[in-house]
Amino acid sequence: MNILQDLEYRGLVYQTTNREELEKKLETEAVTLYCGFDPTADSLHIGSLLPILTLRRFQLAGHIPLALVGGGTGMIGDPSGRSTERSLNTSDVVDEWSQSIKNQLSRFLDFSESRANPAQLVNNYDWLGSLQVIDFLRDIGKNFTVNYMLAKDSVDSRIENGISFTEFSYMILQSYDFMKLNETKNCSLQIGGSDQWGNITAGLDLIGRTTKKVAFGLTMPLITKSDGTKFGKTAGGAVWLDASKTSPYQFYQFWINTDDNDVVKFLKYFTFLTPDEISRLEEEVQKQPEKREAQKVLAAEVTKLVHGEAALASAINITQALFSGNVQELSRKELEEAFKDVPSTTVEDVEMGLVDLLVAAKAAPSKRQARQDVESGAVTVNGTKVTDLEAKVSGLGRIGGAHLIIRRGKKNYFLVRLPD
Ligand code: 629
Repeated sequence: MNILQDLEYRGLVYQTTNREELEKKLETEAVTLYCGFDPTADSLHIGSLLPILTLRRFQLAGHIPLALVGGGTGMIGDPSGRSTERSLNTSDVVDEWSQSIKNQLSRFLDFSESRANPAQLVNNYDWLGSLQVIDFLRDIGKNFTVNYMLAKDSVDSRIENGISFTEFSYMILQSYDFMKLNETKNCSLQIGGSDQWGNITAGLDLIGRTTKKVAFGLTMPLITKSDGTKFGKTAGGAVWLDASKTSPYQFYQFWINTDDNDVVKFLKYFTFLTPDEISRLEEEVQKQPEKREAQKVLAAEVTKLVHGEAALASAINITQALFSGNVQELSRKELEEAFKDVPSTTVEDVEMGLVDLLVAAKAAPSKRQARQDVESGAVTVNGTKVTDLEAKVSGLGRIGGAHLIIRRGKKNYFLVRLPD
């Protein structure tokens, strides 16, 4: 399988320009390609992971990936796929976010000069930031008719509710990037999500009008889920690539919770497993769905890619401890990570009794219910079942120095912080 066939096998190709010619080019030379990421937050999220991993797939196939940070375009705001105008961020904020995103991108590609096709990071502020308005309107703007721009989906869909001239102009900047990279780095392919098709083809049109060199575009599908809910969103919000925003444990859990109907698709999208390995997992989903092997492999592979081996080991450790109830084996750091999303309370009075503790920790709605739960053996503290209604906080032991972990039933955890 060549790279294009591999991408097609994975369901990663939504649209391409001139597929046959692109395939020929990819088979005969090392092609320089790029994908852009605007700093619209301080971290990338899993939506950006698909194009990042696709850049990596191209690099593994011998091509040269450029990851572009939109330090310039991030000051303007892409209207593509959005129904409302964005609010502008200050240049200090955009600078800071550009830096974080640059650091994240650099983890997924190989920049070592010793290889034949090292990746590169570029920031479009480097050429957009110094553009002069007169030159811009004369040299670049003259290649676009307003009619052409109005016909683009990103603009057309906004006409009714209004779009600023700022966002309207965005496609010209992205087109200019492609032309610039085509000229200076011989970049002849731009990839992106399907929302980027309009901007990518605008760039191709600009290249066609100016340098006349051949260039291509390729988009990936929007990621959908079988239940119709939005991919990448959890109750806690977006799933970020930054470990301080979405902990490796939360990240691992997100993938573990993938539906049987989606897991094979996501294995194709987000892992580097071979078709054979994926087929085997597909069979497992059919034969023994209760084992969730495909989900475990998916979660392990993606967590390893994004957070590394050690963080994956820790995420698995936390998962197992919570499942078995053996929470006492967790380190303090793991404990904090594991219980980030769990209801937590601070209790100052170490002489408090168990029943009051359960109510304070919101592990029981009333004292009566708390007593009943204890008597029926549904309550464990720090991994040990407690049945003594008279037990006091001070007698329950501690985990990680200052915590109690209450579990009610199989899955309901509550964290109590005690005085140090
Ligand atoms: C200058 C900026 C360029 C080329 C691209 C860009 C960014 C582009 C954009 N992309 C989205 C983003 O930054 O807005 N105009 O959040 C996002 N992208 C990844 C995928 C995407 C897309 O980073 O292309 O489709 C999400 O999957 O929405 O010269």
